[in-house]
Amino acid sequence: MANRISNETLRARMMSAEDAASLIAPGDTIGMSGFTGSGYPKEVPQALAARIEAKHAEGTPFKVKIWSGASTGPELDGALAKADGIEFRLPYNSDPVAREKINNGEMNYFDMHLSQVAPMAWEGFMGKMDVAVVEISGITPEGELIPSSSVGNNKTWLELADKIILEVNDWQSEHLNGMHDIYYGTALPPNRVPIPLVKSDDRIGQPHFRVDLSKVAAVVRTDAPDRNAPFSPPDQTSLTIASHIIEFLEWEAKRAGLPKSLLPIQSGVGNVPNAVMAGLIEAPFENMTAFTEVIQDGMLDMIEAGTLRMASATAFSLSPEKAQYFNDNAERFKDRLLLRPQDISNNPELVRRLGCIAMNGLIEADIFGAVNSTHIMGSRIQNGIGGSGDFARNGYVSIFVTPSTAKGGAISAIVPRVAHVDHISQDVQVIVTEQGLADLRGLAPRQRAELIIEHCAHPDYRPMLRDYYTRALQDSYGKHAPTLLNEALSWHQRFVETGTMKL
Ligand code: 0RQ
Repeated sequence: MANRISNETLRARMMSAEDAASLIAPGDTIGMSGFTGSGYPKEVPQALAARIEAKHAEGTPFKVKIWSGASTGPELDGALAKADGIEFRLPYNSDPVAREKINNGEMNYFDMHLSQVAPMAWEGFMGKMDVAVVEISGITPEGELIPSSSVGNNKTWLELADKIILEVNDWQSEHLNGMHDIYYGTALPPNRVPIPLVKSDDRIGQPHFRVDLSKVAAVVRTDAPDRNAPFSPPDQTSLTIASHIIEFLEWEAKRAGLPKSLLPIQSGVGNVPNAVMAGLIEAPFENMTAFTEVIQDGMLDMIEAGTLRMASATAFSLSPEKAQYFNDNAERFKDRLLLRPQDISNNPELVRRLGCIAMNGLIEADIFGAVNSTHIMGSRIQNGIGGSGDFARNGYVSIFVTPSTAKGGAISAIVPRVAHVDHISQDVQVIVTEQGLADLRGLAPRQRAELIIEHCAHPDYRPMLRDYYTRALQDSYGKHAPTLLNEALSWHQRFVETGTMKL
């Protein structure tokens, strides 16, 4: 283990998680590593939560502000939220305890585009960063840091924080060394220059983080796994959605004369994207690349099957079995995977240049194609917008997927009007449910409505949507995007009052 910390100066700063956590003060803004449950610090946040609980028991207030890459794990967001220790959190959360606090109005949460977190932190309007707590997989003799299973905003946190606490995690594969590309050419306007990346596999930076050694206050050794979400084999709904997407991509490749390697794919996390990856293995594409946010199980399978040449992302998001498999076989993936800072993996300039095929999940879409990715019944946050906006607005084509109903059929995913908007209709080009696919490109609102109702809505809700839309065509104030203002959100209100959107 000692050779993971090859730098003498930093080896001398090793201490326990409890001692390291005692360096954090009430009110501090902490930059935590971590993205979709990988590469987050595991020991210091738990020690901090214990300290906060002890202070609360004495009647002393103690809360901190947490900035991260995206979601982390129960040892971080879960433990700190449970301790009532988070005053403010950004930019993406999927922890159930933290979600509950946010939805009860007990915790402030800034849900933002993931590509924008680092630039906004540099701009400084959110205040200064007191401490960075960053998981790494090792320290070089020169004192550079070998990143872990996610890069996220770590480069930025290391630069901005006054004080740095490092967690060196032995559980992470040593073969991660060399899989990262940390770009140091970013600057704020008016000094911003083009990012010199023109292919998914271009290396434009260096493999390690630079760090000002004088800021490193503590080095903590850990040996704990990432929070890897269990993987359930794709259900029939996911498989059907995936088959519609594959059929569309094959058709689109022919129609537009796209190469055999298609265009770089971006895919959200979950069962549907994994089913799409499985489908792509059988599809007539070869030498594909991914320019995406997270590397899921399906992408490793595609690499092994030879369909995917390489994947560029900012983090892993694997099942426990696949994470173990990766750790055992990491060397084989060395030239096939590249992890970058999230302001590069999700950068709109790059997504637009490369022409990514963006595939993301949604909570609900309306008949004109606006998408709600975040707020149930318009007010309860589920996770956050994540990187969906970075890719949806800028990709070659933006595909959104969902089962046509939720909560056992009590909710229609296709509604007259979304109760919260994350993606305006201009950023939503294809909607897919198990019922079918609606290619909305180039269509006016009324044409979109016909397609979405007939191709995507569940048969239980299709007659209700037809009835609403027919009356809207008749009675709407304007006929460009026919809407019945007093009825457009009535389906949501009915659910809140009765537990179902059905009449
Ligand atoms: O809730 O677990 O309590 O049953 O939402 O829904 O169907 O399991 O689908 O896991 O793919 O998540 C949009 C949330 C879909 C996700 C969303 C309820 C449903 C369930 C989850 P339960 P499913 P998924 C890459 C890109 C935004 C970020 C993004 C997401 C839970 O894809 O967070 O795209 N996207 N990032 O029951 C009420 C509805 C509902 C609903 C679903 N209409 N009404 N509840 N649910 N639809 C990743 C990153 O950015 C990091």
